[in-house]
Amino acid sequence: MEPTDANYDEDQVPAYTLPDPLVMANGEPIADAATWTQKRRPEILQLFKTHVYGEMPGPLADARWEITEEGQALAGRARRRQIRVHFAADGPCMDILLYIPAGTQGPVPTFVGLNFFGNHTVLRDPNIHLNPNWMRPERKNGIVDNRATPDSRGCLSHRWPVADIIARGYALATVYSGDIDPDYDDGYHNGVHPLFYKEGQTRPGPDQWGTIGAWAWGLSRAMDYLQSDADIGDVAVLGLSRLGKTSLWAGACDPRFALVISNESGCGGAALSRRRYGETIRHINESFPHWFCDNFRRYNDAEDDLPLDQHLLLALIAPRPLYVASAVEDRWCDPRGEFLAAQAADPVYRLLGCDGLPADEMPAVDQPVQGRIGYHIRSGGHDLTAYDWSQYLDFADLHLRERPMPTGQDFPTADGESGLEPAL
Ligand code: GTR
Repeated sequence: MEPTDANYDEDQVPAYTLPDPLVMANGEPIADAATWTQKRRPEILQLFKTHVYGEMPGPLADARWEITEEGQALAGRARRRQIRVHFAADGPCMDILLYIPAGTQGPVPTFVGLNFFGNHTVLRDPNIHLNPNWMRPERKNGIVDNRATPDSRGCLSHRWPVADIIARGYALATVYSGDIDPDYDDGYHNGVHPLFYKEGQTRPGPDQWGTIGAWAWGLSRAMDYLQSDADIGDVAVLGLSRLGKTSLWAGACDPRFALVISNESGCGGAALSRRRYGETIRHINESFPHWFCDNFRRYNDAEDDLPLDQHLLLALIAPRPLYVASAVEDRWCDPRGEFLAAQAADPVYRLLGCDGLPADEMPAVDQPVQGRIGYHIRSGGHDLTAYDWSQYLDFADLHLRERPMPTGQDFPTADGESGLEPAL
């Protein structure tokens, strides 16, 4: 699957110069927080819209949601809520699956993330609606003829340790990415893009949103709902890989996300494009022509022409807590490029008066560092694992825990079997 021309040799990484986050495109230096917020940050956000992810619209006026199901889960330790969000009077809708620790009163900090194969894959809970929409074929995950079968229930529960998350006093919300826009190149006929076409329009313009933009927009629509739910407090957004690119873009565009996590987001996510290590802009645009805006193709084999690099995407999260995670065998995502991007975003955090990334060198494998920016490179390959979650929960404790832990309930400790228990 990975092309034979990918570079995995550090010596072949070309010399490059990163655009300075604290210098305007016209050369003017940024010396204080107010000028960053009023001038440089909007400039960088606009560069990403124009050249990488495309402009995205706001919510539609006729959007609405309904609670479709509620019940107890995890042997009474959680409450489950399923919400259908209608983006418009007609057209596609998305289902949010929400688990909230039982016995909590008032808002609890919450993780939200998109999933790859339907909400029913995150936990073997028979009450979760089986997703009826198109999915990428993956027989091992019980997807047959591009549709989920009951065999796919819980198939990705190792990525979503719901019991551990609940036990730590956090809620979890997830949405199937394909509810928002199916992950294939169809010229943007399905998914949410057509909801915004003007009379006669058949495709977004070259600087308008692709599928990653649509997914990020969907996360903001989930946020619209979450803000209305009295059980939900601060919201951290996370995602793996293409959905990690998405969590970063959602966090950059929507300041309501209080904490942002990139789990092995790689090219077009946290990794520096100019390094051309592992996946490159040309590779990604050729394999996934629908992910980015059409303008991004100008930078195939021309990374140095970009007026930005991915460290500036990370800088757009500042001063909110940001976690970047890599895996040592996941060379395609360029772990070092992800670390260097986090390090290059650090000066913006410092300018805004908080600590940034407390690491001068790339940390050793399985040795996380956590400041206002967190980073780890863990053992193993491309995935979202219990180890990753354990760091994110610690990081969230560090930054979102001004709120008291839920009362009236003794939370069980993590038991390693999490996510696999049938619901009551
Ligand atoms: C790969 C793609 C990566 C990453 C990954 C994933 O095929 O090249 O950029 O997004 O898919 O999403 O798992």
